[in-house]
Amino acid sequence: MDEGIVIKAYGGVYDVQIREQLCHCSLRHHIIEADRRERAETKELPYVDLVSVGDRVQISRAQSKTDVGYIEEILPRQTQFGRTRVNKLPQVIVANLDLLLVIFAARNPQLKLRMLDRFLVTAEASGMLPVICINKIDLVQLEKLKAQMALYEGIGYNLIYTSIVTGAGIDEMRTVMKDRISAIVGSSGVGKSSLLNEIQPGLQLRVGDVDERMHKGQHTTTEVALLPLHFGGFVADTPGIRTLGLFEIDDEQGLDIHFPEMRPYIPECKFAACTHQHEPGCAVKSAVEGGKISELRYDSYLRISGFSAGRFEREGPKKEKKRYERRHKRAKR
Ligand SMILES: Nc1nc2c(ncn2[C@@H]2O[C@H](COP(=O)(O)OP(=O)(O)O)[C@@H](O)[C@H]2O)c(=O)[nH]1
Ligand SMILES: [Mg+2]
Ligand SMILES: [Zn+2]
Repeated sequence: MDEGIVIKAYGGVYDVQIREQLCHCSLRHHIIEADRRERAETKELPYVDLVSVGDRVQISRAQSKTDVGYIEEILPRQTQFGRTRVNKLPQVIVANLDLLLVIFAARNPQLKLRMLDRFLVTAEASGMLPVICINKIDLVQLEKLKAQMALYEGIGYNLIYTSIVTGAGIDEMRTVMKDRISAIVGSSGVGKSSLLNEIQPGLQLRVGDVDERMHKGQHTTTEVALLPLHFGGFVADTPGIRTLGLFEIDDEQGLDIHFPEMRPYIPECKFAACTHQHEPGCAVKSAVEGGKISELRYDSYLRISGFSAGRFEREGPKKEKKRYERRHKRAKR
């Protein structure tokens, strides 16, 4: 048996990358049967597809051909990125994403720190390691930029400063992407395509707003592929990844834990279910007032939680409100 990664899925056939080799695999019937039995016992809803792009699998090869085989086992997932379908069946779009490359331009277009905070929360909430990449550093004074970003460095986030004009940071990008499955987010024009072509010439990723608009109505979010990197690892080619947004934030855990700098203060709040808004004895608010937590970040926290007049994703405020009410009920007891 060989272990590989599913890089593409279409109509019951899965392309499995095993080192340098690609093997076209179908699913062994016993996997389908085992899943059906398990769901019947646990009453859990089945996934739309048992195997997703990004899944690590054990395969056996056909006797006659080495590029044809069978998926014998699906290994446990580290992360899953997906959505709930209209018919309520959950669908995993990409499994095992480990790195979220959050790309901004130092200027042109302007750096948007609020948007950065959203992406960071998304990464934290879905168990992906975020790496902040600030591109086009040839257009600004690096020292000033670094001073502006010191806040994020201080929290412990990994920052890479890049330019396709000077070649700065490209090797660093390769180093963080090596042997990982990366996803890329960032607005149109920040230089995603340019950067990827520097990292690996010829890598034609469909990322960004333009591509998403072009593909609308074609179910492109399900049309996922992993592109192998020659230095090891994969990049997820997922046009709809930006629109997936914050869907995976764990309701019970709350938003606060996805702000790493808040974590040490959360247990110090007077109320266990503190939302850090207006409650007395809130250690997070004290830390903001004492300058230990940045006001900008705290403001992002408020906006994302939907309490202030933030522009939250569609279902956001309602869901957050429910959590808020539930937490308060708990606090009163
Ligand atoms: N000055 C400068 N321009 C860049 C850099 N990276 C990309 N660009 C330019 O920014 C524009 C948008 O780049 P593109 O890769 O298409 O951005 P995408 O929409 O994020 O894929 C293009 O005109 C690029 O030539 C950079 O590091 N420095
Ligand atoms: Mg592009
Ligand atoms: Zn609090």
